[in-house]
Amino acid sequence: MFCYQCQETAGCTGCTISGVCGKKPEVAAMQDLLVYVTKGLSAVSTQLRAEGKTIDEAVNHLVSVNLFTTITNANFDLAAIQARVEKTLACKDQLLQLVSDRSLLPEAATWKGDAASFAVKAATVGVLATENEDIRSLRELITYGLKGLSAYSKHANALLKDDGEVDAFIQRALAATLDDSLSVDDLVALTLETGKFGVQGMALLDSANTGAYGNPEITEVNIGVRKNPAILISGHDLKDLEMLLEQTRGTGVDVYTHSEMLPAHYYPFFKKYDNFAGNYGNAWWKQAEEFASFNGPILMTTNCIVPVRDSYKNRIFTTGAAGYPGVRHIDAPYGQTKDFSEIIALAKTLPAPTELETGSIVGGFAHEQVFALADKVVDAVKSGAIKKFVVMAGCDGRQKARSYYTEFAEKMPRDAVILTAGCAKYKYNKLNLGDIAGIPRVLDAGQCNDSYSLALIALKLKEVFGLDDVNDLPIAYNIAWYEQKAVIVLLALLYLGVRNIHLGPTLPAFLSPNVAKVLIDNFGIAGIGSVDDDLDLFFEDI
Ligand code: FS2
Ligand code: SF4
Repeated sequence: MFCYQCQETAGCTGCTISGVCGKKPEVAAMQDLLVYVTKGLSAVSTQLRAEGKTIDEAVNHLVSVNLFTTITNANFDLAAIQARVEKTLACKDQLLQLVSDRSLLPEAATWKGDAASFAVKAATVGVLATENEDIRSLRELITYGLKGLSAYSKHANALLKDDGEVDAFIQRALAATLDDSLSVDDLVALTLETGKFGVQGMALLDSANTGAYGNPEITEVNIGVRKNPAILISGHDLKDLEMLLEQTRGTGVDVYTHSEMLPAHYYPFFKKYDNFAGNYGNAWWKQAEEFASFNGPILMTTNCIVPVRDSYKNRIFTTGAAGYPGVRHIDAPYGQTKDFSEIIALAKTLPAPTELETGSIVGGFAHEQVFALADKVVDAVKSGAIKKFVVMAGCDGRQKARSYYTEFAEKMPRDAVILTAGCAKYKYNKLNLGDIAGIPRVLDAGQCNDSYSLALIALKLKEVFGLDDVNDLPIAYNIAWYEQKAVIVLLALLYLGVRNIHLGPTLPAFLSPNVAKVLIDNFGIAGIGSVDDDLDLFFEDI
């Protein structure tokens, strides 16, 4: 196997024996094959669009769920991934019959195979199949961005929202990664275009979420526990949460959020559920201990799953793109209600959660809420009470080096404010960093996809202060990444013109030295240093 798509890749170069994440070589191979056949399907659908034919929404959804399935920590279930390969090949074969001109199609578009041939084929189509390291680097950078974009698109689809342009782009760009005639420059341009559609995809999800559930508002979220039996819901899918809350209403079973589901509390819609009890625990990587002490059933709606321990194996469930061998998977056809009664019945037989902590945390600073506070924020900046904002969005992770972010937050000047989104927040959202004139020093916009809100807030401030360039704002970017959704967030920020983003705790292994140089020279991308050096660097002007 060879996989280097996440920040925790072995030795900062690539997982070759088994994944640091727990992904086994046979699962890695089947994921490689799934990406390959999805690219083949995308080449066919892109050719059909070029011939003026319409592509069914079901094909778009298949492509995005396939890519989502291969995101780090989303799906470890070999049989489920193989079933996706088979479904994709069948779909592609049908579409292939409609193509008038097959002369430009790549091999992936016409390849056929059955289960017996999958392992052999998979060994020839992985990351290392592209020999030139710069072309490989750009193809993977684009593919990982598309994986992140597909995840966001899939969440919007769950709320019955689609953007055909985004889907057509995902497929066109996937097909382009098979095209040997494209140069490094062509692929750099496609990378930036991926960022453009990243913005469009995040805007789609933002409007789907806010359309269904209202605009996030300042909310205090309980981090303690009640005495009722309960279900813990993790991941990013708000539609799954809605279905679970509807079905648990009045049953005596509480629902708690975990990790990236925390921001659901900020939406007005979910406040009507009395049994929506609070947030339990921290970021994804602490789940083994936290799921054990939660005592009740756990529903994983997306990544990030870590290898499941026996202590909770019988009470964890997956849905959507998520999967784990031996773990029950609950799903429903597109647009239909999932039946969570089995989880609820199990919850009733289990004890209430063991308390981990008490108190509350505050969040809900997405774009509309911050716009409502704009006068206050602008006054604080003009008076000098707030001298700088630091965008610290992205992911949390296991590596000890990530204590950098906690220390950075603690040592920041008292007149600086953190803008955050994603599970990166758990490194500092319980520190009690105080407030500036009533504005908390950690403003949490929501999930990683709500980095879109942070971009809108920056653009709004640019307008209010009458600036021409978003980089003239007193905003620095110190972003933590782990998996491929952070890649699309990064590409989206680059597309919006944001410069000098610091990315840590390490730069991606999939950036070849030349591709890294392009990002450094053109966009000022940098890694992180020591906390003290970076504080000097970020705050040298205040
Ligand atoms: Fe955190 Fe994991 Fe949000 Fe990432 S929960 S690293 O999926 O997408 O961020
Ligand atoms: Fe390794 Fe990350 Fe790939 Fe898992 S997802 S195999 S940890 S690079």
